[in-house]
Amino acid sequence: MLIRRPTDILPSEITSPELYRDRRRFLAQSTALALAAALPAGLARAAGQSLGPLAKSPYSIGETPTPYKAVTTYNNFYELGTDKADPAENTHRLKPAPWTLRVEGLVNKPRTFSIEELLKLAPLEERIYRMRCVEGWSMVIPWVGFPLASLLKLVEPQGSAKYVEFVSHYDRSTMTRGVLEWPYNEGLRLDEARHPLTLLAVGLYGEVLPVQNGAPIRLVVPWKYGFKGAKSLVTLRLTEKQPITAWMKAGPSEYGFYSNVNPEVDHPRWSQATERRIGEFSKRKTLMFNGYADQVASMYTGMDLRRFF
Ligand SMILES: Nc1nc2c(c(=O)[nH]1)N[C@H]1C(S)=C(S)[C@@H](COP(=O)(O)O)O[C@H]1N2
Ligand SMILES: [Mo]
Repeated sequence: MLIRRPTDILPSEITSPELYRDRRRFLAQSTALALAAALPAGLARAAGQSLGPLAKSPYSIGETPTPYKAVTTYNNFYELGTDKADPAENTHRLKPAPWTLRVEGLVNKPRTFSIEELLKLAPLEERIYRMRCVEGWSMVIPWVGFPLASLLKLVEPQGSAKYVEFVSHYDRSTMTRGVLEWPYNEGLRLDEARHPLTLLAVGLYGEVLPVQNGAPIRLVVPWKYGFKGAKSLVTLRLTEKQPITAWMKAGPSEYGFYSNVNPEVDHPRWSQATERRIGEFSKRKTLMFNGYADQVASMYTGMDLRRFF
C-alpha cells in the first residue's frame, strides 16, 4: 500500500492549521463554547465545531498528541478508499447527519439512539490515548467521547450476552466495493466492552469527529490494534456467540478475534515488536497491551495469547 508519510507533508502545510487549532483549543475555548451553545443542536454537529467543556480524564496518557493534520489525513477507512490519504479526500461519500445508532440483540431494552441522545448520555471526556495500527505505526490521539459502559448499562444486557458486535455504516452506491466483506464489523467480549478504557468517540482535538476518523460515532479500544475501532457505527448487537469480524473473514490466519497489541506475537507479514510513532524518525518498542497492561492484563489471565491472537 502506498502511503503518504507525515515526513512527506511539508511544514508549511502543517503550521497554519496547527496554530489555528492550538489557539482555538487553548486560548479561545471559551469563545468557541459560547458560540456552540448559541447554535441549535442540529447545526452544531459539523466537523470542526467545538464540543464544549470537556472533563479531563485520569485515563489520559501524558504523551504529546500527534499533530491534528496527521491524525486527520493519514487514515484507514477502506469504505472511503484504501490509501492513507483517500478518506480525507472522500468525505463527501458519507453523510454523518442525520444518524442513529441501534442497540439490539440480547438486551432487555433494545433502543435506537439519535446522536443528540448519545451526547447527553454521559459527560463528554477528553481521553488522550496511545493508538497502534497492526501495520506498525502509532499515534497519540486526544479523543472526545464517553465510556461504552454507560450505553450498555442503559440497554440492560441479558445474562446470556457474552459479546458485542459493532457494525459500521455501508452504502454500496458511494463506498468502496470489494476488498472486504461489507459492512465492516468488529467485536469485543462483554467484559472488554464494559472496560472503562473502552470509548465511544464523537470527537477529537476538542471538536466534532471528522468523517475520515469515523463520524459521527466510532469505537476506540486503546490496548487493541487500530482495526478494532470500527468507524461510523450504525448497530451494536449483543450476542451469545463470538462475532466473526470483517478482518477475520478476510484473513483468518492474520487477524484473530482478540487482536490485543502484543510485541511478542508477530503478524505473519509485520513484526509487532517495534513501531514508528507518526512524526518521529526512530522506532519505539511496542509495549504489551500498548502500555495499558496494568489496566487490562487481568482480563486475559490464563489465556494463551499466541492461540487467542
Ligand atoms: N468502518 C471502518 N472502520 C475502521 C477501518 C475501516 O477501514 N473501516 N479501519 C480500521 C483501522 S485498520 C484503523 S488503524 C483505524 C484508524 O483510525 P483513524 O483513521 O481514526 O486513526 O480505524 C479502524 N476502523
Ligand atoms: Mo490499522
